[in-house]
Amino acid sequence: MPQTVRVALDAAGVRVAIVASRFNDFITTRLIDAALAELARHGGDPDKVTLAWVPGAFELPLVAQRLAKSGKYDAVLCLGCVIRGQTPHFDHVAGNAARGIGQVSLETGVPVIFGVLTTDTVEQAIDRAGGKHGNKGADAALAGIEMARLLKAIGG
Ligand code: INI
Repeated sequence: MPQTVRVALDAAGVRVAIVASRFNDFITTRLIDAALAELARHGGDPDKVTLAWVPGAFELPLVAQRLAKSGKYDAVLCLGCVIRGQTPHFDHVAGNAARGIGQVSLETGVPVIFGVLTTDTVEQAIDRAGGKHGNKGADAALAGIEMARLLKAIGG
């Protein structure tokens, strides 16, 4: 039998920062609200969360890096929304966000969670920000809790 490491989704004491983009803030505010509610649902304290706003998804990685490097957080959630229909440079903005967030996580050893919606239409974004396909902000919070707990459990 494998020695399985599986952690409880307990947010109590998990230090969380959120970086959110102002671009498409009618969507990102919904992602933030759901992330905070999910943390609270799992025993976390939303009042202890640091929330930093950036202009757009392109800027998420730099601020996430600063927060992750500070040593003050067990998980950093990056929340944004890039909509292809409105963005001729969609691939650059979305690509930089995804690549940068992944790099920051590996470089700092802190879970930096990709909670960025990349959709073709506004409707698809709404569907994933509390609509019929759930809420990616809540998913990001869960991933952050799990990764923070898992890294603690594995140690090193
Ligand atoms: N930023 C987003 O987060 N979503 C978008 O859909 C978007 N569009 O459409 O362009 C967007 N652009 C801004 C970009 O993220 C940067 O803030 C800007 O280019 C300055 O670096």
